[in-house]
Amino acid sequence: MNNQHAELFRRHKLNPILSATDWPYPVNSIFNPGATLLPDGTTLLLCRVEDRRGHSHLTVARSDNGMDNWRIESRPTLLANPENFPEELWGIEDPRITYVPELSKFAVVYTAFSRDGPGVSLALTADFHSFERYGVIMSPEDKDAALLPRRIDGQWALIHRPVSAPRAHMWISFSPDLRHWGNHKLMLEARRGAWWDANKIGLSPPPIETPRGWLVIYHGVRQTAAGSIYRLGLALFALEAPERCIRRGDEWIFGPQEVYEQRGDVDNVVFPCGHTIAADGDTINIYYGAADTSIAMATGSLRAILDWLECNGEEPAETING
Ligand code: BMA
Repeated sequence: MNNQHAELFRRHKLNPILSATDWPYPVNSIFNPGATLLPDGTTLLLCRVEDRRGHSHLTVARSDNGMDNWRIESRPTLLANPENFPEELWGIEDPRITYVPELSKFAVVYTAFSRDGPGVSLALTADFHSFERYGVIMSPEDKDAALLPRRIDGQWALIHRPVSAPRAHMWISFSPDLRHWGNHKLMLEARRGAWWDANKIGLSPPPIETPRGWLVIYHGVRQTAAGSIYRLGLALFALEAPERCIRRGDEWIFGPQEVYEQRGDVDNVVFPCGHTIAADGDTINIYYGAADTSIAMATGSLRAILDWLECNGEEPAETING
């Protein structure tokens, strides 16, 4: 008998791979990075950097193998710009990067921390040096957003997480031009009661297009007497109707387990905002914030993840949530 649960993601032995002590300028913490592969194979992380006022900005780190020898930019790459974008008053956080072939640009969707809470902002870039800011595309309170890499039925699609307290679910919205958003649809609901993903869920890294559907890694937030626990689960959505969930796993597949995930500025958090997929089309690296303090990496196989969902997932029914 084997009483071990399936290990879909294997932590890197050098974890945490980046932390404040690596930074070329004084900071409090480094976490929740967006990630992408550049055409030459370099891994680029757009790291959330919290300064020693508590405000966040974004800074690029590059590595040839996505694991070590990170080259970190000597100054912030993207700073809040509250003079022109007042919604960025208290910083910018948690970027998700999507390469958009139709535009030959990367879409960076990030959280703008406004006086009225977090909202979703968009910037486009070709080179991670100059950014074309679109400002807020989803007003507060909303976060955990990413753009799909292609249009669906002629419309751009954005996954995001508005809050309707006390619960928060994943929604998807559509736009003809990346500026005007509508046709809002509920995509995945937080469960209730004792579930690991009760009451509050959100997209983690951007969705991954696979032949079987859009693979979504999402986080669930369990409230306990000792605080929140952030863990990851899996769901699959129809390729041409991404609001329709085909399968959802019941169990979390990754959670705080190592000391660097369990202890930090915010205990018990694993929070990936990015992934890269290797040239084999199967190996996936997720890059995650550990306890809101450092950046760690874990590796899995898309085929194994999809097979797990096939065996362990179900099409969600109202009764499951009940
Ligand atoms: C979420 C986000 C993340 C953060 C997490 C744990 O709501 O704000 O940026 O990592 O909480 O603090």
